[in-house]
Amino acid sequence: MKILFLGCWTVETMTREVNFDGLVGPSHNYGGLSQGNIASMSHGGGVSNPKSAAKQGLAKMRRLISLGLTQAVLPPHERPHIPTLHRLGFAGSDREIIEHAAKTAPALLANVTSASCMWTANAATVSPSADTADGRVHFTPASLSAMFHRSIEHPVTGRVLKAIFADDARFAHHVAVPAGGRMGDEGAANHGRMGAAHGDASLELFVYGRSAFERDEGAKRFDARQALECSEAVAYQHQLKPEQTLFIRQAAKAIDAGAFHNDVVSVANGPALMFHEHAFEDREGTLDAIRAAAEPLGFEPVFLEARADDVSLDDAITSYLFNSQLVTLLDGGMALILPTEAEETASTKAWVDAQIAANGPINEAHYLDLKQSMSNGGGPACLRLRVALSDEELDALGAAVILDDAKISVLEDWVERHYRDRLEPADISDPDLLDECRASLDELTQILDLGSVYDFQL
Ligand code: SUG
Repeated sequence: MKILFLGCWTVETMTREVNFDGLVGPSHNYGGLSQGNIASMSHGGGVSNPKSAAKQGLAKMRRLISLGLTQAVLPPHERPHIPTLHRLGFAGSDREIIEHAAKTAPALLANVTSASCMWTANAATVSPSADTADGRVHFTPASLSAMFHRSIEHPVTGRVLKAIFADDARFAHHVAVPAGGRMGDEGAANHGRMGAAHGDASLELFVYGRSAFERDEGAKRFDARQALECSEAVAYQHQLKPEQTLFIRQAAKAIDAGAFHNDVVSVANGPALMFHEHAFEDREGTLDAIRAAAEPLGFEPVFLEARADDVSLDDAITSYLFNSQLVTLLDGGMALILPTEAEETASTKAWVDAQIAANGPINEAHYLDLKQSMSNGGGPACLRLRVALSDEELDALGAAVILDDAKISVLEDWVERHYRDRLEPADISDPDLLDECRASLDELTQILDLGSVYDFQL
């Protein structure tokens, strides 16, 4: 809470964390597209349920609202993405292009049909105004260049963010960091923030897998997706203070075990950092650096660590314990929003129970069914982009994306009318899917008052 003195008026302003969840798109399917993401690799070729996937996501948003949190939504993208197929040489009507791609390049078609933009923790990196030199909220869409199906997201993501955060005086937008080779940026999934309160100047943690240019390979089984140089570029263009910025190397061991993003093995909120013993390459050095950087910012870090003896790396990765949302409630306590897989895994359930019994910062745990997204490697934290906003910044949003119960009901009805119950792998060759997707998005842009953001609308 901040007190502003304006003439004879005293105004109390508050900064809160707003979760922008990705709405699951109508083409949600299991393409087996993500090397290093064990859930995606093992569910490839399965039957998906787009309608229940979208409803599971909306139920999560409803639950967060019921906890008193401010909840917003980001829309899905147009899929299959015809502009990408054009750039790859396909020509003709949209239907002809899909039929042709299905026959001659089925793998490409699968890539341009993925609904992967639902995982908005990868949409962008966001630095709140309390941390930036010009006092604006800064956004850099993630290049996501490690996976082809995700590398086509950032132009539309950038457009959507500009439509929502439209006030140039308060919001600064950058284009994705140049990509190529190993210069990959995966956005907020490899970024966290620690501080006394959301509105206070905080420590920004950038967790990278490797340098884009070093010879040392680090992880052996799977490629690391996030390059140090990309993290540095984002911090630089967001005008962060060097003393409030830490670059931390992700453990190669964690990447090789399937932690393709750091948010699979750690999550930060306020002064708390919840992490697995094997999350960071240099555990002691990381904790010391956080302690040292926190001191001048006036907060004491609270480390909530799961030791490998209590929770194995494999259990952490299959249950997605650390891909929970750690949120601050209105009474100042914290809640964990976890997938039901973390309740069904004995070691992770016991660890969460112990945290609550210890009377530490975590007071409650909520387990939610997100199986449709989880089967592609996306847990509760993957599905949301956190943006800390002051009251004035919240009032300045340029679209109707903040949700309440009534608006969630509108979106549930929209899903009910537009989405299929099931998608088999062969269904992505059906040109009707594109028409269904476009019709649904056209209506959605009106519900959310977004204007024209999709290629087919421009
Ligand atoms: O990038 N899965 C996503 C999951 C992203 C999870 N996000 C965070 N950890 N923040 C990915 O690997 C699978 C798509 C498929 O196989 O159909 C996929 O893209």
